[in-house]
Amino acid sequence: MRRTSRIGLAAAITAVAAATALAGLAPSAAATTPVVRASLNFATPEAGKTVTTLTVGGAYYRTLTASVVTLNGGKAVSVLSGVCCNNAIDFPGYVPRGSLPPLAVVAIKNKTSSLDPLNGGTGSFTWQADFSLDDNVGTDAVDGDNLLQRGLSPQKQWKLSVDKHAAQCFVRTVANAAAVVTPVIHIPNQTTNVRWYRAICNRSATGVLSLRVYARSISAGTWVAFGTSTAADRTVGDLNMTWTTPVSVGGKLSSGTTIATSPAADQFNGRVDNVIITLG
Ligand SMILES: [Ca+2]
Ligand SMILES: [Ca+2]
Repeated sequence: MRRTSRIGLAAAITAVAAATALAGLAPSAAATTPVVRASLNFATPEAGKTVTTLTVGGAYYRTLTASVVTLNGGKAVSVLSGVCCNNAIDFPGYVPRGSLPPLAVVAIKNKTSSLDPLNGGTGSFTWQADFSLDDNVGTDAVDGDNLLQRGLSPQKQWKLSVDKHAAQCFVRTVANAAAVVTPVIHIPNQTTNVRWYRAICNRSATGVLSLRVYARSISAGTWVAFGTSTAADRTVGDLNMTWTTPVSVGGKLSSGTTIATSPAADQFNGRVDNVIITLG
């Protein structure tokens, strides 16, 4: 694992700030200008409440909706964020597959077939989330911890997961073909000073898939560069999907209203904040 530099961290912050500043602009901005296509900051409901619907941010908020899909009595709860400013979402803890685990997954969905801002296109595309992973996520070989994705294997997909504390980015641009995958960055158990991480996946304009991870230092109150990894193969082709394909946060969805449980939902066990999807 290579360590990123301070310059890298500053650049990342600048990029996020620029993208955030653009969030209010019309979606006619040039393709090379980063535009936040969708974001979730989990500001509502108030801490302690069960989350059912969420307010989508970004340039296309008018055409997107977000809600929590549940199964087996699962629920997602609003909690004070360990990162900044407002709340985060707390997903169910680990329960083995054989014991009907309570499940909850956020679905971000298009409202109309006429526009799909969730499409990743052929150029630079970035998907990221802040997360606090439970120490206990089980050891089941097929039941992982999916953080943010669109599309299910072996179909086209882009994904960020932290299965068994291993952060990785995945891209498959052709159904049933091999996925391009970044090398693992290990996410340690929580400590008194570090409980939250920020993982940023980027498919670059030239098809390079990379993962950057930052750790939130509680004592310093800042993000600290933690690690980077880059896939050996390039991703060629577009990341566009059928408009009804939801983006999911915290697990797998087979549709905008149904959790995918075969063979496992890959329920993320822990807390999530600041989901951002950026094109350009
Ligand atoms: Ca938040
Ligand atoms: Ca899990």
